[in-house]
Amino acid sequence: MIEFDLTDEQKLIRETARDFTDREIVPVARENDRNERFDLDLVRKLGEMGYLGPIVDEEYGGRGLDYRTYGLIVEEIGRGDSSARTVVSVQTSLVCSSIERWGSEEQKHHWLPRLCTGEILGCFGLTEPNTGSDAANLSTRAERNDGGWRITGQKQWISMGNYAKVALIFAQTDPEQQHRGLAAFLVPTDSDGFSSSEIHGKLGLRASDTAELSIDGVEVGDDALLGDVGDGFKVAMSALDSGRFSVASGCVGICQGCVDASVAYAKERQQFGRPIASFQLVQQMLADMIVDTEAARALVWRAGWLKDTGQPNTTETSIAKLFATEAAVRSANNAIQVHGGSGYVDDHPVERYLRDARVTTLYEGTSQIQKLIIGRAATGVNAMA
Ligand code: COS
Repeated sequence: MIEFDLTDEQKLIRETARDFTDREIVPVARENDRNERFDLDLVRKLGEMGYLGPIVDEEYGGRGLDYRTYGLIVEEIGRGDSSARTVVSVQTSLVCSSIERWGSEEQKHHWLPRLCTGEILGCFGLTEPNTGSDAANLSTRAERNDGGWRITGQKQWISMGNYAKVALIFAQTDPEQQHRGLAAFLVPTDSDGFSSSEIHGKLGLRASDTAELSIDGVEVGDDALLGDVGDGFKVAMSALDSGRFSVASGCVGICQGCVDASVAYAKERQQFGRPIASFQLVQQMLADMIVDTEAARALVWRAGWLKDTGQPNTTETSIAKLFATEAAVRSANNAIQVHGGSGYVDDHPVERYLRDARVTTLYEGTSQIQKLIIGRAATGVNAMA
């Protein structure tokens, strides 16, 4: 049975994350967005709070929290600013959780403590210019050389790629083996042949760093291999099981932020001699947002509970990710409608919510990919084969 009651500890952690968000994130979100500023000072504070690897075991510098509690933190940060939330999601779910699950003891002790404190950042190099949804079909190559590997390829849309000290790079070792030939490597970004460039002009997530990576004959030792040769696709998919949960949690935060801003505005804004909250059509938009928020949160909590109790959860995570991301886009759009002209400029957070929510139905698997995963689970038929 799913338990919806939060423990006292979870309530405290949520309150702390809420206060942190209101004190440290909300006041700087607009300026960071306007200036496309990746806020390293905020990253440092996120690390100090233990938000950059909270699900990692304490032995490796994390907080050993469960997924439900992690989701509460991510929701609060997502309410404040999705760019900050992206740092938490990528660092925790895509990078740290992959190293913790697939790494050797040496790799875990080498990388995790510094990642969890935010002393260094990591990035997740799966997507390529010609490989998005069809992740198994990537063209970055890893070839054996004396005592190690030589990696060559391009990666695209990589969050934190210009700041990361370690990049989790997925590469093909044997194209004939298709997804079973993939391998994951922990590549120090100061390696010879590794370079990155910034991507600008994004609709949203403007305070998030986004990079194109060029990996030109980068040489790494066998000790850079995460898991075995051939495990790469599973490393990527298990990372996305965690990453999609994190994105979904952040989108619950966007939904909640839309409700909070819109209810406050509707009670204050007067038209026709009364608050617009008194109009039925405005209440309808508020009700739609509230239902979306509550439903998204329930799906996210269910996915977290399945993870915490060790049950299969890939489909349920896709359901949560699909619903929460689409709900965030709908809610932000509704929130702008409630705010009228005021919602179209950045005095209120709602236009940023819409711009930031929009990418969440694209990255970590598009809504269409989530539907195909759900459809395959229901029918047993793989529409992607
Ligand atoms: N955890 C661990 N292993 C998994 C897994 C998971 N969640 N999901 C699948 N696998 C394993 C399977 O068990 C299978 O193993 P075997 O080779 O031993 O049979 C293997 O991976 C292949 O699984 P599957 O048949 O599901 O792979 P598909 O090629 O059908 O996967 C989708 C297709 C679309 C699901 C996958 O490519 C995908 O998620 N694409 C979207 C990529 C994405 O999100 N990109 C964004 C990157 S971050 S911005």
